Amino acid sequence: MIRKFKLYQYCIPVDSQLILRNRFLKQREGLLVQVCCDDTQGWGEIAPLPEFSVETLAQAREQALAWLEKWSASEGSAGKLPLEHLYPSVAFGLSCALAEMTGLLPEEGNYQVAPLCYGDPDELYEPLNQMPGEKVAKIKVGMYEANRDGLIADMLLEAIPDLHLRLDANRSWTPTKAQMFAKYVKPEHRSRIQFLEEPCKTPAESLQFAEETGIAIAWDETVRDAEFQQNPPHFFTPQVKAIVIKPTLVGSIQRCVELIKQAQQHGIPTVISSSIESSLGLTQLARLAKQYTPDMLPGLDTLDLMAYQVMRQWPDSSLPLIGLDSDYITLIKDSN
Ligand code: OSB
Ligand code: MG
Repeated sequence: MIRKFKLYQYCIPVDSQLILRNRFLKQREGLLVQVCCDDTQGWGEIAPLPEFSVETLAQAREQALAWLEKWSASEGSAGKLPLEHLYPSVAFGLSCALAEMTGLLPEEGNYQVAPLCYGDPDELYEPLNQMPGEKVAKIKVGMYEANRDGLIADMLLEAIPDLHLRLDANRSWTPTKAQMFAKYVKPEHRSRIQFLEEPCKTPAESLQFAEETGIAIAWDETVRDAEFQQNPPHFFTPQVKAIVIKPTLVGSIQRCVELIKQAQQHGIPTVISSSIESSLGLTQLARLAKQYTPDMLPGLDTLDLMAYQVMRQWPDSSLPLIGLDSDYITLIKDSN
């Protein structure tokens, strides 16, 4: 058995309005890895997200290279090198490449998305009107005034009677601000908020907000907290309608599946979500969503933030597609 790999780095321009925790992201950088075993091969993407990942791209690259060197030098059952001790982005990208190579990542994906709105809610009308089946949109809240967020959510729910909303506050509100938001959402509209991700600075405050307002919540940041990992059942209460998993921030496919199953045992569905990967990583997330969370619309509407698609085409996207010969992609290591 002959094991080989190639590691590339990409750097692609990003829509200038993308703000990540008070920082503008002007370009998205990441690694593309190909693993080969005799005549089978698979690809994965390793792309730590600035402001969110614990690891930097340089750390991820060094760790990925070391793992790949060791993997390609080993044989037989010794070739089953563990991924669990690696940085989340490295574990995720390598696990995707290995899963593709071994046929464990089926082709079919869930490419339906909940249109994501960062700013002007008027931009939502057209995509929503074109949406077949259930209308679901996602709005980032917590960046401006809480009353304004509440007004916008209420207005959309009023204007589109079959709309369900996902909202994401990224832990930005104090309990008082969260209440100001809720005050503007009419009680009869609240049940069409599918969930509000992380309204408050702490999970305890978010839970209390949900109890007081009847607005369902979902965990995103909390899933990656040590407290959650120590005592998951404590966080699976009736107000919690979903957990959000961003595999690039969580780890290997296997680790993600463990979390999905754990939540499922408490009757809570998982939303597979993007960490702003390129189309290579995003299409793999859509395939994971199809395989492991078939009844839940994933949160993958981030492709259009980027100027190009990388290697794999997202269905129906009109963004130009670049390949390995592009100036935006550099070969770092070829094990041959
Ligand atoms: O706040 O959930 C977030 C993407 C990158 C970093 C953080 C977040 C996101 C998303 C992805 O919102 C889209 C989604 O989850 O629907
Ligand atoms: Mg979120």
